Amino acid sequence: MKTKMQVDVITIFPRMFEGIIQESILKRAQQKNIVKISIHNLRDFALNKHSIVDDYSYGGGAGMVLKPEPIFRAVEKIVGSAKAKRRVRIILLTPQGETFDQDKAKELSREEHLLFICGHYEGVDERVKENLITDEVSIGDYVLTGGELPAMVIIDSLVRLLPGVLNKRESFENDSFYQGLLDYPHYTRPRRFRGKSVPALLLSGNHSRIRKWRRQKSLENTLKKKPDLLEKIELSAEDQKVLEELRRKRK
Ligand code: 6GU
Repeated sequence: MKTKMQVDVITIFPRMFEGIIQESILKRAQQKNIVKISIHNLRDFALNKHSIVDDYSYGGGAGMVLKPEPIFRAVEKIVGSAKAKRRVRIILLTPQGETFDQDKAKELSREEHLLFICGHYEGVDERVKENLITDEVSIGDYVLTGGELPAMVIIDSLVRLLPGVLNKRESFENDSFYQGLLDYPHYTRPRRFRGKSVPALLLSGNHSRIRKWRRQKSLENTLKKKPDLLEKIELSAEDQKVLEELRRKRK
């Protein structure tokens, strides 16, 4: 079977990726040839014998900048001809990027070829951004030591969306966020644990009432914890009624 998605990563810390891509669902997705993940050491593309990939910032000031030549050479080796380049999303991980979210995960999961460049220090030479990069992405408003953890976070979140990666039991249709709402509460055995019982309705076998209860709880959770999500999705008349009731009770 042909591999559906190619993911390349350019990093100065290739070993950071070893555990993550060789375990769990990322491992299984690669074994099934749904995705191929290749990690490239930026230092292998340095032109000097000391494998130096950073340098001082022109104009002065503290902080080092990733040099353009090794990054251009790495990208050209991975992507090949300029014609192919048009079909590759080249994503720079930087705290200055757009904030990654589930919509971006869905968007990127539809691509055939992604190339992640892990930023470091003060960043990369601007000519890399102007000539190679198609997307600049951050995973939130806090500062990490480099783009490696963000690359892993993003790869994990999109590989699990690829068709055939998750089995039915793990399916993402019910994920928090997937349908724009937070998840409903889950319970498993035992029925009674330290005096606390599972809601009786869930044991009733009445599937339409269970579906309704879960939808209500999703709405309730979302209203309580992330009300901004409610502005972004289409709600049915029934949903609206549930929300009105919840808002009324809270007053
Ligand atoms: Cl992509 N990089 C760094 N260095 N810090 C971050 C980030 C990225 N996203 C959030 N914080």
